[in-house]
Amino acid sequence: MHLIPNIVWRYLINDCFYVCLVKLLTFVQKNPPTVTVFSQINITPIPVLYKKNFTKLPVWDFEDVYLRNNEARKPTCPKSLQNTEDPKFKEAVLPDVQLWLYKGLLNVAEWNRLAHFNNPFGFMEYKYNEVKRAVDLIPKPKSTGILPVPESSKDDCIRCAVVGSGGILNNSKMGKEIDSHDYVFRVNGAVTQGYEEDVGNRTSVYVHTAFSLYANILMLKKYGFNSIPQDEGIKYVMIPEGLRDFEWIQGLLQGKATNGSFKGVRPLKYFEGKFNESRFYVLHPDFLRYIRNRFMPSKQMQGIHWAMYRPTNGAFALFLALHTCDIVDAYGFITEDHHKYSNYYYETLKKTSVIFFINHDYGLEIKTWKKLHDSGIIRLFQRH
Ligand SMILES: *[C@@H]1O[C@H](CO)[C@@H](O)[C@H](O)[C@H]1NC(C)=O
Ligand SMILES: *[C@@H]1O[C@H](CO)[C@@H](O)[C@H](O)[C@H]1NC(C)=O
Ligand SMILES: *[C@@H]1O[C@H](CO)[C@@H](O)[C@H](O)[C@H]1NC(C)=O
Ligand SMILES: *[C@@H]1O[C@H](CO)[C@@H](O)[C@H](O)[C@H]1NC(C)=O
Ligand SMILES: CC(=O)N[C@H]1CO[C@H](CO)[C@@H](O)[C@@H]1O
Repeated sequence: MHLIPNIVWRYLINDCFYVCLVKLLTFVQKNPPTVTVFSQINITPIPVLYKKNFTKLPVWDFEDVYLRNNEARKPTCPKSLQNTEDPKFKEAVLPDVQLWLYKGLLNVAEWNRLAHFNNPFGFMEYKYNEVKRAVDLIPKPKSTGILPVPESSKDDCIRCAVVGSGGILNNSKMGKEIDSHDYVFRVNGAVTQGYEEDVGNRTSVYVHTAFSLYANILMLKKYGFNSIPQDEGIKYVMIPEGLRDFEWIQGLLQGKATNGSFKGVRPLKYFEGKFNESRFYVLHPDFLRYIRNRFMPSKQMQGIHWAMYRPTNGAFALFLALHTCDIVDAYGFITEDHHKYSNYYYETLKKTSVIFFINHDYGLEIKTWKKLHDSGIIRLFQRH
């Protein structure tokens, strides 16, 4: 929590008024508070806004304003994303954007801002108390950078691999290379057992939603996905894609069965006794909206199905890596020649084609990964 420092208030009260007010506003603008300054004012939640009342994405004048974290990591790695020479990327990126949602970050004033945006970019159509109950259980991360610079690093750089589940990894023999990174991010059905040669076996950060945990364990058993990654010290990062994720969080952090969409399910069971709150993180809706607005705005947002569109879990994981690592290599992400491969790398026997779900824009993802690769921001695994 960052409020206006006392010294600024004292200065304001003692010495001047108008001039200092301008100075104060400039200060706030340059050092955006992680929590809105006006949170003490007694206000009530705004009336609920409904997606179906909008025929395309509504754009508010605070659409492109995001919480910032003044304790964000300041990388000293010369090759860090913050030192990129790509002018467009440099202009779009906010190295101090707030990554995490946790207790203390949701009050009525914040709610009234975020209730203008559809999920997972905000809380449109939800009820304040339903979300607040869950958010207030999420512990504040001990440090803002979730991944420390490795002690063995000679250049202060954090090197990460982000592994998607694309069929391009079948018979790729990339396992050793992936595992040689300081940290390995995986998402969704992150099967490694039996596929180590192609995808490696380490997982440092596992990115998921309530649905992806629930569905992948059910559906991918036949491919050897019996449990989610359990590496020592692993960080579990949740994308709160809908209300059901907040219900899930409540069950998880209270050690109970969930109510609502996954009624009766005990989220803790997926962690097989190894769950540790201090390694559990929930992405902030502002971070997700920032990714959509600045890096992956889809034409779908202008149509009647605007509220369905969101980047894939893999896309959010890749951008999370770009904001927590210095050097990012992406494997198993969709490429132009995806028709040559199966949908997923674990489908080694029968070739399946990529299923294009309406809630994602795969054409845009293909272009985005290629562009990031061509401008040297990530290294994208491709085959020729
Ligand atoms: C991954 O494989 C290596 C080499 O076979 C092994 O030493 C290591 O323990 C494995 N790590 C995990 C997390 O399974
Ligand atoms: C679910 O509802 C029951 C009955 O109202 C309640 O006792 C339980 O605490 C709820 N579980 C969670 C995770 O909120
Ligand atoms: C949870 O993880 C933290 C940080 O890694 C550690 O300090 C703590 O001892 C762990 N708690 C349990 C119960 O394992
Ligand atoms: C996976 O790779 C192997 C070896 O190249 C190949 O025989 C197989 O057909 C591939 N599987 C699919 C589903 O593409
Ligand atoms: C202004 C307007 O059309 N409001 C409608 C939005 O959607 C809700 C829920 O369906 C309706 O009750 C409102 O009348």
